[in-house]
Amino acid sequence: MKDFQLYAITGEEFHPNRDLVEVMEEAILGGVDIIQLRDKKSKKRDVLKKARALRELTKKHDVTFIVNDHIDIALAVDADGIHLGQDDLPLKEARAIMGPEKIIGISTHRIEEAREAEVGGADYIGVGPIFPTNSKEDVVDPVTTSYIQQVAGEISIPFVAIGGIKLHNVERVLDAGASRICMISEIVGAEKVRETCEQFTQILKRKVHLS
Ligand code: 3NM
Repeated sequence: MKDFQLYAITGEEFHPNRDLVEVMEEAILGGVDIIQLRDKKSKKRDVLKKARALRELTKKHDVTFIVNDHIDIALAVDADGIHLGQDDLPLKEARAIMGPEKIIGISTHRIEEAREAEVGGADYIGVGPIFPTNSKEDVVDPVTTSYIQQVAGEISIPFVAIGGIKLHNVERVLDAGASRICMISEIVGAEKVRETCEQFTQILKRKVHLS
């Protein structure tokens, strides 16, 4: 997969008066290089509509597009891939449906899950929640930056840190060994989405050197 550093997940509850595509375009203009549509509440038909709109947007800007949970929607709109949690369809079945080319990302909360995802052929893993977050229901306790250190030391596939990451604490995440970061509320809930992303982009440029 095309590498990435600044990953934004949608969260429409954080921008009730602003259009989804408009907010995500601002994020892209600020440096976001991968977007995930995450919508646990809407009817499938409405999720499909949003997926189509974001597919168009991400194509226009040459940004990777991932759909959370809905493999059928990901395939219907020709998204670049899918993101799955530990309780979703297992990786093996997801790969069989998606084929070898599509990206599959897996959320992990402990090293055993990270190992299993790597062995199973995931393209990347989520590592979190690093800090407390209100953006996800049924979230497990924070795994802290020590989980980042563990994954950085042991896992070879790309990993992205997630959960409660803000401008004020992101350096701790990068110092622990993460080179990719993912956010919902700090990005899409920002008053100035583009400027916020530009700040993250600057910090990543200064602190992370991908090989
Ligand atoms: N997944 P925010 S934490 C969607 O740990 C999600 O797997 C997590 O939102 C995980 O940036 C999380 O607003 C919520 O904290 C991230």
